[in-house]
Amino acid sequence: LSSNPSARRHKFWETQPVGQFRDAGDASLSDGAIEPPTPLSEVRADPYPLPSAFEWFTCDLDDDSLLSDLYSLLAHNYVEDDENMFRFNYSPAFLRWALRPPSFFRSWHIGVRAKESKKLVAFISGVPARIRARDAVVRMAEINFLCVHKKLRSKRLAPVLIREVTRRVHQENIWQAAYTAGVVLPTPITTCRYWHRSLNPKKLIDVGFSRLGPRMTMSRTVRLYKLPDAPLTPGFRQMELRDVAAVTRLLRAYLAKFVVAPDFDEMDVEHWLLPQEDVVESYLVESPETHEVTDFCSFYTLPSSVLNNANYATLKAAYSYYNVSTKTPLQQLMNDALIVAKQKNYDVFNALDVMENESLLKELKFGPGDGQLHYYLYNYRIRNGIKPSELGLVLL
Ligand code: NHW
Repeated sequence: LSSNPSARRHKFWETQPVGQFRDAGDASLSDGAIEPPTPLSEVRADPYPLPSAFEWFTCDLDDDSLLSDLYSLLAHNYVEDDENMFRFNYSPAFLRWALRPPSFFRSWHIGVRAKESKKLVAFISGVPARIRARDAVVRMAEINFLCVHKKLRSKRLAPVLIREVTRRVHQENIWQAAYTAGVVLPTPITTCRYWHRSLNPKKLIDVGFSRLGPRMTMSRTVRLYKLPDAPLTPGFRQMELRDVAAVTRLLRAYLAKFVVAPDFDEMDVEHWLLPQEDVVESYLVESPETHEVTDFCSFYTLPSSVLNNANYATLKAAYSYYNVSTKTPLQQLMNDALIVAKQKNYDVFNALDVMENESLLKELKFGPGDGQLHYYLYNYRIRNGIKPSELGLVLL
């Protein structure tokens, strides 16, 4: 029973307005909201009850010491790989960026702390977004950073956090959400795979992230992954504030091709894509003749702690974010992104098989990872789901 995820019972998720496994193939169900909004006056006014030793606590991320508490909770208790060799290590600057986009709600930065010690023991967050699903642009919450301290696992705290964030999202008259997870829940709209491109193969092998290929030596491996010293495309440069309008135009035209994608305006682009050291990097191609911006690529910085290794404490990883090509072939653009990531000392460049990525991953020497990433929508049905290549959304 348990080896087939769709046969497992989900005591919590079975009560929620999400696609249920038993709905698969039911032709009477249509795309769109699963249940209608309730009148705001009927949204529960009080927070859900917590076990008596704990209290709700809204994390004000302006406050450096609260930001640092959140950082440590996640650095010690957030997502690990299946073999517990690595754990995501989102930086404080990254968390501030991820949690404070245009029109964010402070009340959606939800902590749980011990009443007595005031120690932060659990967290969940949402940020507002407009996401297009087929022809409909829907106001949604993007839910992320769900975390329960290792000592408090398996006590059904996660469903309380999820119910509470749902209540606070409803209070803003928003009824849909998007989220990703490595675990299978009812029911993914699509399932993606991470691909990894070694930039510093020696370190990746030393820390156990990758293995020497069959019949490969270390020096052949280093040669295999060697990259030019500087980007190759004429006019390739970092994005600046003055480029926001041009990048927004490029990105909107490109994302229109996908079935599910964010609906970015200039404010979103300024927030999500303007470079910030060690948080997000964006580059574009400005034609040397016409000065027109024709292509764009970006990645974000998410290091992982290396657990139990004598020589290294962290892996510096770049994650492919949004890329648009109109003149420069996508593969050449991504190759330039690899080159700048190497210049900036990243150890590995990761990308999902979303959008048009699949076509260039093998050519650029990415290898498939073992983890899967499932994408979900809350209270929104997309019958039969979509393919990763139909997805134009990257969540952090
Ligand atoms: S995915 C990263 C999630 N975080 C981690 O993996 C960190 C390490 N793990 C933990 O901290 C990105 C705990 O294991 C967590 C579960 C807290 C994950 N999503 O408390 P119990 C996100 O942040 C269900 C959703 O005993 P626990 C996205 C599980 O299936 N549900 O477990 C977050 C079961 O329900 P079921 C998850 O191990 C999206 C129940 O939780 C889940 O102590 C959230 C067990 O609870 C996951 N990743 O704590 C949904 N992992 O029905 C947002 C487990 O199967 C929905 N569960 O019995 C939208 C809300 C807004 C709507 C607005 C309209």
